Amino acid sequence: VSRTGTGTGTRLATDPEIEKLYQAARDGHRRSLGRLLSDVERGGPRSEVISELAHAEGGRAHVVGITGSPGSGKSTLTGRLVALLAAEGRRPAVLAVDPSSPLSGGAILGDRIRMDAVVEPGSGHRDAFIRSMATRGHSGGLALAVPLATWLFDAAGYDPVIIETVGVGQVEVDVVSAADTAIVVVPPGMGDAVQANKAGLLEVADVFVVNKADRPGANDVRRDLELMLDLSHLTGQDGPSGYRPPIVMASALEGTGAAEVWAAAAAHLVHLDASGLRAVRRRDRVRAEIKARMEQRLAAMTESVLSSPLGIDVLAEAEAGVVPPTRASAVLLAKVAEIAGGPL
Ligand SMILES: Nc1nc2c(ncn2[C@@H]2O[C@H](COP(=O)(O)OP(=O)(O)OP(=O)(O)O)[C@@H](O)[C@H]2O)c(=O)[nH]1
Ligand SMILES: [Mg+2]
Repeated sequence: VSRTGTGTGTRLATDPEIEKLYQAARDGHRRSLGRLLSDVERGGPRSEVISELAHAEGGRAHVVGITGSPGSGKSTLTGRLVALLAAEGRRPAVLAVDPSSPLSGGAILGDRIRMDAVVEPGSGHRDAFIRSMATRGHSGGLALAVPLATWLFDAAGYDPVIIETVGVGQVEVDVVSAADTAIVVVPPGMGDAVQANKAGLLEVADVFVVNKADRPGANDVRRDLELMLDLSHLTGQDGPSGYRPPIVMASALEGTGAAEVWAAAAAHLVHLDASGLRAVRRRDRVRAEIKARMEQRLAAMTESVLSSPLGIDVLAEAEAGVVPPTRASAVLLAKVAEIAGGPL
């Protein structure tokens, strides 16, 4: 029976094997959760079943994005936060998104090593779950896999769900800005605050962390950030809610500042709840996820129509100058619309 009135009431996919894995994951079976996360990473029909299951139960966790330039100390800080949260009896999950750039090919292993250095398996932190996710070259994969993995962690009882991404590229910035709380890590160094500004990270930050405060120049970064925040305040860019992102000094390496970082994130969540903005963030997040899925599907259908017999004929006509590209695309789009309701 449809409860929705929009034709969305019918479940798209079922799979008894995945449902069994899902129940086990909810009961705390880590390997089952790991296998489901692999399905999420791969995408496809199995991930649709997972979406059906996890979406029904998720939506409670505090979703925290951590971003910043490569090597700024995101993973080290995340490891500290996880240790701290687990010691408080919470169940944090971490999704470390590996940028697919060949330059950072070793990042997954590096992340694991750095986080494990502070979160030792079997040392009372069994309730934490750390997972790296590769994007395999297409950024579209990330836009689909990260939201679904977040639902899954959430449904499996993890809270908070922390997503670490290098803040380069629009998709990554989108992923972080879709979180409830976006933490932007800025290390000292020539123009790092300016770099963060250029990448559009300044606007999405709810909490700034000047990490590597043990290094010279940390106070300069702090001052630069304060100045930029003053400026955005003057120009009215800080929004109607009157929230000003705090700047927290930390040395993740030495283990200082992590408690202050988490206190700032928790205070931000209180602000979101009090102002009603948490619901807005959640709505934006769901919208972004649906849009990403629609766009991905449309792009795939466009490719398949272009290489279908009709597509090949229409392309040939356009190439020969018989039909202009405007009309050719209209004809092919009509075909896309025709098959949009059916299987690809
Ligand atoms: N001096 C100092 N070094 C730090 C600090 N935090 C992290 N590092 C070092 O900086 C390097 C990068 O740390 P990561 O935590 O891997 O940084 P990241 O931002 O996760 O790096 P990517 O994921 O590769 O972008 C490592 O050698 C860390 O030991 C800090 O507070 N002070
Ligand atoms: Mg990292």
